[in-house]
Amino acid sequence: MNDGTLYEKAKSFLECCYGELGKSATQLERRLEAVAAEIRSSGTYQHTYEELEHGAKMAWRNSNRCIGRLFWNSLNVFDHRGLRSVEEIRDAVFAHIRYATNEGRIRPTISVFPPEGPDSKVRIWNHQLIRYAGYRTQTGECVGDPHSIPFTEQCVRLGWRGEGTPFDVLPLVVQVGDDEPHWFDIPKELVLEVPICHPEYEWFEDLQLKWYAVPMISDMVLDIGGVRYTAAPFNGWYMETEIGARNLADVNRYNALPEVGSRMGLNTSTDSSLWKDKALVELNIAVLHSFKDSHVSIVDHHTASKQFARFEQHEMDSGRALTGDWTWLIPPVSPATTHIFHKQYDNSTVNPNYFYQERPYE
Ligand code: HEM
Ligand code: NRG
Repeated sequence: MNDGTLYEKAKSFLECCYGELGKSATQLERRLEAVAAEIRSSGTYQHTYEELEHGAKMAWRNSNRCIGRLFWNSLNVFDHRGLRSVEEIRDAVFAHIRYATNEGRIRPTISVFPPEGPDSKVRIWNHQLIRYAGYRTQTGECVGDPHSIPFTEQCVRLGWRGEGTPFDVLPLVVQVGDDEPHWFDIPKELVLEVPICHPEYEWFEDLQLKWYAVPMISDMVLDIGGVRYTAAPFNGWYMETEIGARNLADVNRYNALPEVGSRMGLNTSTDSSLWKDKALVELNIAVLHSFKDSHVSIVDHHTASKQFARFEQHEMDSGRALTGDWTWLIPPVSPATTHIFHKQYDNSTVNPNYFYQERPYE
């Protein structure tokens, strides 16, 4: 075996996968022989659709930082391994956005593009398929999402121009091989957004805050049994704290707490009034209320924690060891009100999984 490590990875994936799919020992044996031969002759191996689908689900199940894993088995998996051109990939990504958004009834979905090979690589440069641009102004301030500044600069370098509002949707940037990446504006009709208002504070809408409906991570690599899918955007729905306690609240993001606090009439001149805490809770209430009002799927952190407890029980019942990253699983609002805070989790990495990968720029 000239690539023992790849075969070893394939073997442990296939043993686990075929066991879970209820395949016979003979089916596993035959498949392992075929994979060994394929690796000997070509240096790699191709997953069947079944292996790809179940592997992507296992990778979600193994994502230690994800609180949403109860639903791992209902992931929708689109096989786009046959696509070669940036235009075909663009169209498949647009189809993903449309399918996943589903007019607000969000469907957990992954689109899998060709895996990394010795002389080929597909990359989506975006961190998420839909994300707001960030611009550094003359005076050193920032318009839009500061997190997006480096990527926005790349888009501008490639010839894209944003309008300069705080919520410009960035273009889709796709690269195949060593060619220059291509950018494409995302059609407006594909981008579902939620204006943020509050169930009691009528002035809240004056803040003109909004967020997009669907988080679609597009910069991670899906590794299934040693095969690396470097372009495999996936999505579920938001937990409200991601938007209300981080994206809109962090000082180095949209930094909305001072405005919310002062509109609430709080004493923002001293930390000890706990004005940030009060403003944070109302901002999270507003996010939940607005998504519900717009009929867009969202989960609050208490419900998500209870769903995660069911996931823990289900994994136990299935005889699988649970892994998790406590530092990411606890919600950033009232963490100690959830059971997660009061437990320990084993943060070992299990394959298949989603991993960070090198940025294609910088
Ligand atoms: C992380 C919730 C679906 C894979 C997270 C985080 C939350 C979350 C709250 C932490 C994010 C942060 O603090 O920035 C959910 C919910 C889902 C869902 C409510 C609804 C169905 C999915 C799906 C996948 C996935 C479908 C993959 C197929 C991940 C991964 C991370 C993560 C890989 C870690 C991201 C990183 O390290 O930056 N999820 N998730 N999740 N989730 Fe989920
Ligand atoms: N915190 C990020 C998104 C990270 C992933 N969260 C999910 N994933 N809910 C943000 O944009 O706020 N998902 O696949 O649903």
